[in-house]
Amino acid sequence: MLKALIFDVDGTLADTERDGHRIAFNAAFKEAGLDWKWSVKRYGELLSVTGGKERIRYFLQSDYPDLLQKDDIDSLIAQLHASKTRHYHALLTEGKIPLRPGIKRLLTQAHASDMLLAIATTTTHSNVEYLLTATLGAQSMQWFTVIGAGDVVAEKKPAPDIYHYVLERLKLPAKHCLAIEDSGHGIKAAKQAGLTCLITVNDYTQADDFSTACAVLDHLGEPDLPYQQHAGNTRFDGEYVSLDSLKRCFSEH
Ligand code: XBP
Ligand code: MG
Repeated sequence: MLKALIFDVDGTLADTERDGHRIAFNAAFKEAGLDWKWSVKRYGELLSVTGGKERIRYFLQSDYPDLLQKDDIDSLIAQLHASKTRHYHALLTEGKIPLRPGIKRLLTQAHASDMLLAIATTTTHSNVEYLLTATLGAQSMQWFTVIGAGDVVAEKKPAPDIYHYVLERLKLPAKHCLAIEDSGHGIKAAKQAGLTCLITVNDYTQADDFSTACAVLDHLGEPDLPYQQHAGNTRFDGEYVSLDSLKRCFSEH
């Protein structure tokens, strides 16, 4: 029986990477007087590492390995990431990053029912707060029984730590929960935590390995915007994924 939906954030709730995080990283580099500029293509490559601080370090390892020898490199990375987060918050507050199709509808439906909601994400808690506040209003943070974000766990996705963190606080076994994700890292983390995983893809993740997903869709659909199913044995009735269709397909699988 399905008792909780656990949502990933970046790429799942909203397309935050190409026109959000990436722009914010470049703004932070410029503000620091650095001539680093992550193109759409290069950022897609850097997404192989989750976590913004870890991503900067990965970039330095490949492009500026000498900088990693500096005594204060950790604080430089932390400062760049804090600046990037400020720029990202500004983009969200300006309403530049909308929710993906079906997200507002499904979250609202779940909130009005006895279905528990949770978040399991690699990004920071403040980024979750700014995204939800900008798109659903500040009270929407209370819709989630658990928000597992960023550095609350030692190992980020594809490690399962953040999903274990959320399941422990939901006080639910994995078998009663569904993870909704967008990336190869995300489904690996969810499956290692024993969760069924529904995937909605985006430009950056459509070539990832989703062979263990119950279904792979382009998005959750709206009454006037039918979803397309790319893969997976689970079939949702209708043009969009509703709470009822999720419950039905979950009980069947
Ligand atoms: C995606 C990530 C995050 C973002 C950047 O998280 O890997 O690191 O790319 O956000 P999700 P930060 O698990 O939601 O898909 O700079 O705050 O890490
Ligand atoms: Mg994601």
